[in-house]
Amino acid sequence: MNLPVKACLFDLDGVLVDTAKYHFLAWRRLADELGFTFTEADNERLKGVSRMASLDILLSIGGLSFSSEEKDQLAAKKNGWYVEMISKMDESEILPGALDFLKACRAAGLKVALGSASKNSGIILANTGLTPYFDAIIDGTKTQAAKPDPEVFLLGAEALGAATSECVVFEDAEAGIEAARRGGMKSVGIGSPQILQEADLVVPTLAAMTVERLNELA
Ligand code: B16
Ligand code: MG
Repeated sequence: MNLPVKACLFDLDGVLVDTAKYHFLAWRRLADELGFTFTEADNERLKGVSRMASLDILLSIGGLSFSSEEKDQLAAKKNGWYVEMISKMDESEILPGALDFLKACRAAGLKVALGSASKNSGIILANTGLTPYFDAIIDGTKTQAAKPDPEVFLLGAEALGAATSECVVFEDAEAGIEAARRGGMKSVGIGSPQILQEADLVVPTLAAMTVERLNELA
């Protein structure tokens, strides 16, 4: 098949697995300790956002401010709880269609990379059995700038030896779609077309995605 792309770059949380629920439980526990309420609606603001930027948003909701040393301690505390939860994940937590689509991409000879803000992607991919499907893993341990900066995807393209115009990014967050656009890449939004308006194609989950549908990006 002569496809318009040669490489697929996948976001992790919200595309391959739903780790947002664990981030929420850990952030809520921190807010509880600090004495304010943190809701699921508040948690929407943290999706795709880096750990320290998430903490800043959380603290602004609580109307609190701390020194940078204290903030490091708070983020480490939250991460400890989060890691405890994701350490119990298994393959049943892979989102619908994600595994089949990863397999189909590989069978079609497409290169596959991860492009996630998370510094914990290694544990999540290992526990869900997804690690072997990736030719390259770029995550928050390898990047300086957060989405919508395209750095994470540019590093992915480079690791795969693909030109940016040959890459497609799969993302659930607006900032990730914007990062793909700034990086000169095509994008498939996973979620609602109202929210992911800038994506070249939007599907509700990867269960609706096939290698053939990549032709819609031409
Ligand atoms: P960590 P993604 C993002 O993952 C999450 O959506 C976001 O909520 C989280 O704060 C960020 O990773 C950092 O995660 O604390 O594990 O380093 O969507 O970019 O895969
Ligand atoms: Mg995401």
